[in-house]
Amino acid sequence: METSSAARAASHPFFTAANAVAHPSPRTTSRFSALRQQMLSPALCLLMEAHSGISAKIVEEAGFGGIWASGLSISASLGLRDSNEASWTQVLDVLEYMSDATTLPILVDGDTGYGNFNNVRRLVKKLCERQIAGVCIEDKLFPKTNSFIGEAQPLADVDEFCGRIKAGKDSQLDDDFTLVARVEALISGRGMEEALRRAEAYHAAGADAILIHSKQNTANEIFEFMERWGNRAPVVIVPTMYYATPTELFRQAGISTVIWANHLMRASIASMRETARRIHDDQSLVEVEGRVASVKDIFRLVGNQELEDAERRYLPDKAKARAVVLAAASGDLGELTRDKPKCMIDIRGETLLQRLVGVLNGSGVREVAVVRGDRKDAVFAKGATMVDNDRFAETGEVYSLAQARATLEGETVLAYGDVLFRSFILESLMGSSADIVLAVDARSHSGAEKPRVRDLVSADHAYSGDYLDDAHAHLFRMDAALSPNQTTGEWMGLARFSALGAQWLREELDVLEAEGGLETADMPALFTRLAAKHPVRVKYFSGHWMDVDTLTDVADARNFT
Ligand code: SPV
Ligand code: MG
Repeated sequence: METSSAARAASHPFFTAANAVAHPSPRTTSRFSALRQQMLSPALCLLMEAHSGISAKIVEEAGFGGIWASGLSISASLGLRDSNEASWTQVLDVLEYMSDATTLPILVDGDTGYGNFNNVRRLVKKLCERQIAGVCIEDKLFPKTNSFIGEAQPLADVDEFCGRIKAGKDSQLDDDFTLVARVEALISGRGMEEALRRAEAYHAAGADAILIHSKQNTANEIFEFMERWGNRAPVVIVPTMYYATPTELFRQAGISTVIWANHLMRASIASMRETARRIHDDQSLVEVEGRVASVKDIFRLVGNQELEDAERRYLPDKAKARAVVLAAASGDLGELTRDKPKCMIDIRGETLLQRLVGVLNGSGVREVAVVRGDRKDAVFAKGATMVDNDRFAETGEVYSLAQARATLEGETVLAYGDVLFRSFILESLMGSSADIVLAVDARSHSGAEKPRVRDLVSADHAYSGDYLDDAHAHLFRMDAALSPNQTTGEWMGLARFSALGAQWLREELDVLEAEGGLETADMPALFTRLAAKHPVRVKYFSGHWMDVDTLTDVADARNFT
């Protein structure tokens, strides 16, 4: 990196815009050469501070070409002082998250190198292994103190520090790794002559660039240094204290790289403090909701979409299962259903329907179609698409199901919109080898006082409760009119069809339609018809579900976590 910036500017064929910024390198370039190219470019290289995986992503998203992994900010993010309280391997762990989170080159603040030449050797090797493009080491003593604390901090012996630089350069695993030597002479009050003497020594020892640090509130001593340095090597600055100096003047002075050193950490402290205070004082989230990043934004930043794509590629078919939720009927729960259907009543801050969709999604069912009818504009759920049965008033639930015919392809779950069940019940159906399987409560017929008894089940095998009884039960009939001694349970309003089962279901809907019975058929009639032609497995459970038919059910549902 031995080029004067004036010469760099003059000789660079692409250097035309007055406010040019070094561009991120194409992805084919290694991160080592990307940083080196940016620092050598006649355009000004701007490095933005980050201290974590997420802040690194935010830097990349903002359009920066490189990251400054600040020692101050990384320590602060761990709740520690900038005094080498975090061990160097703990810093390395943070860097690994940052490096994984972005494609940008990272220049890490290596403090003093964490010891003598030997510590620098190991540090540089480990940084290269993690694709960290460069390190900056400062001519102070371990353990370091932040440059803005106190006066006249002791400096390292020049020859000893040159040894650290040589050891670092000799240990790099990539020719394009960048080692920046940071001169603290101005900060510690040793004057310009000492700063220049040290810069020259560090340059001669092999440093790729010199960081000249200043804590004055103007850039005068930086510009004086630039004049006298004469561009013997690229110069890096950190204008935290002389922040008001126009960036254009840094360009004109021939500075290679500007580090915006700690502003994401400071921004997050201000924002977190304001948010925490507001929630504490209000005991509510209402005021902050619009001011904080959305949960969706978090998902986007951390790349949830990529995981969904990968799941489609790598997970077995289970992840591709779809569901149809029948929620067209109104249901009467008095005041609670005055302006919305039953599936939209609130159960502890979430609608009944949303809870159901959540359980389905949680079991790998990603595509959920909700058939709505009554007051359809009031029916919605995150993560579900809506299908309309506009003839809900004169048709039954099988007609509603037929409106979602397009969803009945491949493995399909079918659920009533007013049921709650524990996820293990759904998972047990999903794990079944049967082509059609119904979740049936073996208790419900036995005297429980329930208004809805329509979905009574008669199977060839009753639930025995016997551990050794593993015989499969199959449906004969589903009907409200079954007598107690015919009844073996109650359907919970939850069924699963394999791809073949879904095909049988579509065929049966077609037959019903051809016979003119589609409009009026109910689910018990449909299952009874299916059971006459195909095996319809009955899987017994005992409780752990509920349907919401009465106000007492609503109260119970609120305790059903
Ligand atoms: C850091 O960001 O940790 C730095 C820059 O070293 S400064 O805090 O200005 O010293
Ligand atoms: Mg630092």
